[in-house]
Amino acid sequence: MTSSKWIKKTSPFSIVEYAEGLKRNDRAILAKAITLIESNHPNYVNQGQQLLKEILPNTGNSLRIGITGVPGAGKSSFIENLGTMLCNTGKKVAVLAIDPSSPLSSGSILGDKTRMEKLSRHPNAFIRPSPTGGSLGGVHRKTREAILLCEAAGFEIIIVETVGVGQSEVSISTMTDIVLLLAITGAGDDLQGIKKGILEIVDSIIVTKADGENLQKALETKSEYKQILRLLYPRTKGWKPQALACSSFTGYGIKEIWELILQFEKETKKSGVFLTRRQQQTKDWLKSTIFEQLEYSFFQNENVKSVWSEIEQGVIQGKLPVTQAANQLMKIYKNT
Ligand SMILES: Nc1nc2c(ncn2[C@@H]2O[C@H](COP(=O)(O)OP(=O)(O)OP(=O)(O)O)[C@@H](O)[C@H]2O)c(=O)[nH]1
Ligand SMILES: [Mg+2]
Repeated sequence: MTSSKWIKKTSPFSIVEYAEGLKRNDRAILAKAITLIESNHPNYVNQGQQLLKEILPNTGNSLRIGITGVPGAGKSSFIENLGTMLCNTGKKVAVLAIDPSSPLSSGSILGDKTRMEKLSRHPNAFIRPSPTGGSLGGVHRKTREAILLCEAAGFEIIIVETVGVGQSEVSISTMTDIVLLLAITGAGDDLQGIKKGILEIVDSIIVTKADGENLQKALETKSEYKQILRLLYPRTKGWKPQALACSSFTGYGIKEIWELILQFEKETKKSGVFLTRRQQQTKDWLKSTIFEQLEYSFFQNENVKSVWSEIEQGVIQGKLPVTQAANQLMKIYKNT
């Protein structure tokens, strides 16, 4: 941590400069502020946290939309279409992408840039690809903090795109107000086999690519999803998940989806679910941060490290019960 190569590094702007830049919706400053909070460099981490504290009163005023779905489901194209429509009506739209399957690759970045070409050139839009580096936990923190920075910069709609593999739908659900699953046709035969768990953490399902020869099939898949959704426990109390279809090429269904999102916002705000969820998400974030820090502190502890292999061997060889081994390690950790 005290390596000399890090000592001179400081951010190009002061906290006040960042905060003022965000207030006037300066997208270049916003991009730099996100880079600041994404950094793992100790100087930057500190400055990033100071900045977050400064801008916190200006956050929370957006609608946070999570878009998930398998690779190639049409997420970026959908966001391009919906985002451009919203920007054209004067709304400010920020798009953040998380790709948990390849946090270090830049492939998706290029893909997203080209697939959101129109949107990325729109003066009301801001697009930021996947944060890189660090653990999955780190990626979540960075995305959550990037959401706050976008809000402080006046973005009213924040769309988070994530590839739906395994745990990512769950994590997007912990940082957005509404979660939409984008699904493709052809999955029809497998619908019964689809993981119930995934459907239960989404607020609606959108069947994509409903155009040309695929239109009829998309409408059929939509009906099948409708049937299944009726049987499931909804993610959001009081909200009945819908199944819709759209085409990002023809624009079919996009307006209807936006109306559905607005209806969701209106109803959940009225019932109080919107605010309660936001508060719960913040509480959970606090807790998970503590878990991460404790875990890190435990495994970095020199005394723990010095006895780890021995105790581990004892467990493997059946000489020491696991709970007892854990108790011993915890004792060593607590006494240091
Ligand atoms: N026919 C048709 N093709 C579409 C539509 N939307 C997307 N596609 C095509 O589907 C492919 C994947 O689209 P993307 O929008 O990049 O999908 P994605 O879900 O963002 O993909 P990843 O980010 O790689 O997971 C591209 O070749 C698109 O041209 C649509 O509405 N209709
Ligand atoms: Mg994409």
